[in-house]
Amino acid sequence: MRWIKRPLGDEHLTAQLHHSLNENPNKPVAYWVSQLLASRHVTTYDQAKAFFVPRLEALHDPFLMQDMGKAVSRIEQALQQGETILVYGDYDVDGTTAVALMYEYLSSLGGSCAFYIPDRYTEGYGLSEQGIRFADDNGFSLIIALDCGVKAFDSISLAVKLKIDVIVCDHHRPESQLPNAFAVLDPMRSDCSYPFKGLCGCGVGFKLAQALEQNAGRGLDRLVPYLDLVAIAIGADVVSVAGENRILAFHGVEQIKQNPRPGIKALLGNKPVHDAHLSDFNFSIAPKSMRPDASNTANMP
Ligand SMILES: [Mn+2]
Repeated sequence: MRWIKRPLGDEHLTAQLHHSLNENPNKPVAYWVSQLLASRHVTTYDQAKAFFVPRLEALHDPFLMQDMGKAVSRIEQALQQGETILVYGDYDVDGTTAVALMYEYLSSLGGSCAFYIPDRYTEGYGLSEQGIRFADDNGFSLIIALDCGVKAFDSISLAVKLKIDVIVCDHHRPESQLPNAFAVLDPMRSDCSYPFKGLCGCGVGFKLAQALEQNAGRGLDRLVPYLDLVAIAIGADVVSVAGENRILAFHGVEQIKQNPRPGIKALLGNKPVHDAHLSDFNFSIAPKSMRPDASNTANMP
């Protein structure tokens, strides 16, 4: 391992931050704390507060994401009309946690869902033609693709031909063209003004669930239990633990400490859950959650 020293932040901003953090003389803050914060681009009192106390209320409005309105109305229509929805995801940890989140969430709304994870070796990464054929053979009229899809031109064209709508929830950088999907949620789209670009695939799925809740006039309460999955994906996909990801990861770790799913408890082994850290997810949960075997996984509603 090679340690790389992070450069200190701007001296003037550091001094200013240090001054504002020490306005309450009862709780003095050491200068090195201000230096560490400034080196992480945390240079105001409010930014420091958000860094130490990540609040769910500070999450961005999911409707700032391009195509979110379209995606929400299509899913609401599917739920109302009792359409069967195929939740499709990549086989890595980000993909499988995203599928678990979306499948459980839509099922909790009474949705008739199934999930599909492609075979790593015969189908490979992404939205496969085989997956689209599976959807067609089994009467699915809507596919939600998570952590993949933004470059799946051929598979999505096939879905369109078979009259299956596809909603893409991806975080990979698109090519100059987008696939012909019903909706493409991806903060990396050049025309997407969503303020945080560092979400993982499971995070984009979470934003879709947040939008559905918001549209139904509800807050975040029903979504908090899924934050464990988002936190595991943030760790495993090695996205930056800054901005919105810091809020999601913080509350996800809390969720695991306070109310762990039996599966997560088992994967943590002998480690007491209240001691769990984000790093445990990478070295303990994530490697065991990935499916190395060569078979696709699908279930039926
Ligand atoms: Mn990913």
